[in-house]
Amino acid sequence: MTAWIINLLGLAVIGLIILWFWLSHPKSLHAAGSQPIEISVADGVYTPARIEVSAGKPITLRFVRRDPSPCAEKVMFDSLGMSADLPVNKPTDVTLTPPQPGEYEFTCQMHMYHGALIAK
Ligand SMILES: [Cu+2]
Repeated sequence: MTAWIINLLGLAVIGLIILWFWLSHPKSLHAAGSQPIEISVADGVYTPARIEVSAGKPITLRFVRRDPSPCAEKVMFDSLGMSADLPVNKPTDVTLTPPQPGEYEFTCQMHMYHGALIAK
């Protein structure tokens, strides 16, 4: 009987670990329509950090920087040759068009913040 309970507890723990990893996976967002996509910049993460978009269509990303540290003051799209300054607490729109299907990373200037556009 005791062994049975321990097995059950073990399974519960494994379940919780799987759930935790599943929940902590970077949030992905599918962009639909022409609404700006709001991205929060705080605590070292962009939220959402992965955004699915359509290749060849312009999209607007609205960055809202809540992190006052200089680390977060720029967002750079290296593969698109673009960057923008992000004032604290002032939503900043960045409009761009991913030219073809693929993954387009965006980062802060120190590459500590990481995000990606997934163009399909
Ligand atoms: Cu940084």
